[in-house]
Amino acid sequence: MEKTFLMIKPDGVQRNLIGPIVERLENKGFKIVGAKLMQVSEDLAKTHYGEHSERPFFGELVEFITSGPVFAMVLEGENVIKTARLVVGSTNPQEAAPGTIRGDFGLTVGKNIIHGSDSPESAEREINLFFDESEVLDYDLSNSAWIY
Ligand code: RTP
Ligand code: MG
Repeated sequence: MEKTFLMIKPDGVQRNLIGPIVERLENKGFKIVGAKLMQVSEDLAKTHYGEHSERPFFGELVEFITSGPVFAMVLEGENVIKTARLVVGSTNPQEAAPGTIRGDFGLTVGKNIIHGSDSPESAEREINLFFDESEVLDYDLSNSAWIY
């Protein structure tokens, strides 16, 4: 089954939005196979957002993502990479549709609540960056037979 990496950013954690966000992800039907509250180091932030290293907002992005704890997750489900990005919503919360996480909880592009991997390659890279193999669990949900 496909896996993706999601991370509630420091603004989401500070605003006590872990619960409401995780509730949406579970309600959608995704299965949580890894989750932890963690402090992102400067090195990890720079590696994770390496594709943006030449962009003018890179410094702010690294500063923000290391400014407080994040809630990192690995989710599993059918077509989960693409579907989770739809649930997350557009990068700029001012353009994100109501009903999406960014559309409902965010207001500025620099503090947009949550990250989601954007491709199978990113998902694999980011899961391995943030999680040890032993932290990603293989288990059955009692309802997985009829959801998936
Ligand atoms: P993310 O990687 O965090 O899930 O966000 P994304 O794919 O929707 O957007 P991406 O293009 O990868 O941008 C990464 C993060 O950089 C910040 N950003 N700021 N000031 C700006 O114009 C600007 N553009 C992007 C956002 O916080 C975005 O999530
Ligand atoms: Mg991105």
